[in-house]
Amino acid sequence: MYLMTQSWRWYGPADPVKLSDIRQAGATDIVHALHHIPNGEVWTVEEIRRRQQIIAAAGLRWSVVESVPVHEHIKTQTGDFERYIDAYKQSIRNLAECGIHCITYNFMPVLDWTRTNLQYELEDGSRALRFERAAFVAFDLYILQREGAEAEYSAEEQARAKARFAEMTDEDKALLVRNMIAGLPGSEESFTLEQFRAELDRYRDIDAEQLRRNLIYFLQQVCPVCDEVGSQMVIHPDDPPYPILGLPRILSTADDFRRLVEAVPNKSNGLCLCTGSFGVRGDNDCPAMMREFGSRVGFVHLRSTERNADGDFYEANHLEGNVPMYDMMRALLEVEQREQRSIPVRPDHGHQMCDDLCRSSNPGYSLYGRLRGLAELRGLEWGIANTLYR
Ligand code: DNO
Repeated sequence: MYLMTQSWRWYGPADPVKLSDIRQAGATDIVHALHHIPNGEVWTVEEIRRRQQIIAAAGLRWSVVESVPVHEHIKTQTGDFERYIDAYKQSIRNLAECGIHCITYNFMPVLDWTRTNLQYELEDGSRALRFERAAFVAFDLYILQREGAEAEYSAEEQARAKARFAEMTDEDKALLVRNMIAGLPGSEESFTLEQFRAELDRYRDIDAEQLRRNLIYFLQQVCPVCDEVGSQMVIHPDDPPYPILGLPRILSTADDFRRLVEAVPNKSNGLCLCTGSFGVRGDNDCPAMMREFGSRVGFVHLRSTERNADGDFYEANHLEGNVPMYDMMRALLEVEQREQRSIPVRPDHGHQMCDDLCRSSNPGYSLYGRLRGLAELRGLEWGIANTLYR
């Protein structure tokens, strides 16, 4: 019987969640990146090994990279992008030499994942990450004051954003700016408002089709290297899964991934199936994607969100919200038995709860919240697996 490889994202020696905590949470594998290496530079074998040893000393194994970041010049095909692609290839080779073969990346312009509120209080007193549409639109229209932004929102959305902005204190506004552009964990980039405007400007002439061409070109360069060394690139979907701030987004639906596979059929062109990101859209069927893309799914993020009609969503408990987690787990188990392999899965994000509320942790990456998530997922898997496959 093939079960998921229980993995956990660790941010490195400065992460308030310790490797010993992770081991006690029951995970066996670590999802990790060399965050101290500037975006675009080669990850050397020496640096990878050094980290690997720290992880191994705690009785864990570093098996998935999340992420080797894709330099903005590669996304826009400007400046030194060919040199950055060469560096990327070298990092893939070096990771493979160290036995690490699963590489997560994303192709979201400028920003990685985006939330407006990192401390949304739930009824039980725990705190969740939230995306509030009115606050987001208020940021775009009244703080960023992006040219032409009005045209992208309905009159009703604009009115709600206006009312929302009017009730914000200066402190609220500063916090919103920080949440939006100062870089959530793992995003590797942070900006001031001025820098951010300049970054957006670089996409002025890049529409979704151009961005898709640039992604295809990138994959055509790196996938042959992956095929040669037995590694896989797994793309993380857009979060949230639609265009924001006038920026194109090209990995928000099953069809987006289908198109990518058609263009770059290499075996190493894979998917990181993040149910929390895809699940924000009602028209994304995550269990169906698991079944359809099974052989290309190299890594899974399990998380749920609860959305409302206004376009807001918050991160729900792992077994609640809009993602059908039971069906998703069944689909995952089915693919694992079909392909006779175990797929690395991590509980993605978690509430700040219990002792998390008394200490600081990276937003979304608390200890108890994720421990609860992993425990629930493990129990769900155990129940289904024993019923269907024993
Ligand atoms: C957020 C994460 C993302 C993800 C990157 C992958 O919690 O899921 O930051 O790591 O988009 O490149």
